[in-house]
Amino acid sequence: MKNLIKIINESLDEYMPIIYPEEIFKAMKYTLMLPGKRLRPVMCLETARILGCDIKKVLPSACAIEMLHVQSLIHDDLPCMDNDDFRRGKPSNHKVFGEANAILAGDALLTFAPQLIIEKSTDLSATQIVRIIHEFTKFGGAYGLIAGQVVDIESEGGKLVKSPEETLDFIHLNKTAVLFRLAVRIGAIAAGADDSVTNEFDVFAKKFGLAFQIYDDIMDEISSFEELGKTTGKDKASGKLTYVSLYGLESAKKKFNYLINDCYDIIDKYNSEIFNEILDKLKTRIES
Ligand code: GRG
Repeated sequence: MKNLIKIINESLDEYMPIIYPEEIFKAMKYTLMLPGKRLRPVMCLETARILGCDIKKVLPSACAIEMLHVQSLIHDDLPCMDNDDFRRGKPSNHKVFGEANAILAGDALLTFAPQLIIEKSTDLSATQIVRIIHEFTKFGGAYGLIAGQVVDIESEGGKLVKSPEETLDFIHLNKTAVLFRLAVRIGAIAAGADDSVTNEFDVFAKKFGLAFQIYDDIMDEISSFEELGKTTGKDKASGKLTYVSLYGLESAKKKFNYLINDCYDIIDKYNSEIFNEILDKLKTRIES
């Protein structure tokens, strides 16, 4: 895993130039190069690898997914959204570059990412690139990430169209699981996997995404700024709808365990050290 993270960090650094007008490229690169866990690009590369594809082929797409993720973090931290002053252990993008440049940096990352896929995926076929761009734009837009964020904001204002349980799952299938789905699906497309294999990884990523969000909610409650690199305890203080507030800490842990055990079962036949390492890390932290 460390080796993959090193490759991803070096590639992100190489792909993102600092050119005129420097302020926007600096703002884009600032949050991008802070030490995130790189889970989404790692999962993209590892899916491609276990399905028989050279990871070099999918590296531009894996980095593009991290750019999309970072864009969502920059915008999520803005005062008009979650209003967070810290991200990845450092001041949020708008705290360093101002609100206007943080909005523009997010927008620029969102458009830079597909540009990167098209320009750098020289070892993929045109059909594969079109399929990847299709999934990227669909999952990153109003059919995915934005839908999750909108319902999240609505629910904070007390507007629930569905039950709290359905609303919470809708929010996190779209806000969180969607980028893990995108990561494994792009890995599978690059490897030329058939639909049944792609769907198997998709089911894995949906379950992983929900488990990851429950983990995130539990950590917000029991962890510290030093461990997470972002403000903690905000969800509880603001009365936000979370897996912990809806089910309670113990039931949230049980739900996490069901989902993570399903993930182990789905991925078992691939003998992937990396997927097992990711699952083990989350499970161990929840059990400690
Ligand atoms: C796509 C235009 C457009 C807008 C996005 C702001 C927004 C709409 C969506 C918010 C999505 C969001 C911030 C979801 C939270 C998901 C989550 C648990 C993030 C934390 O992921 P980690 O822990 O973070 O992997 P690191 O920093 O390690 O990468």
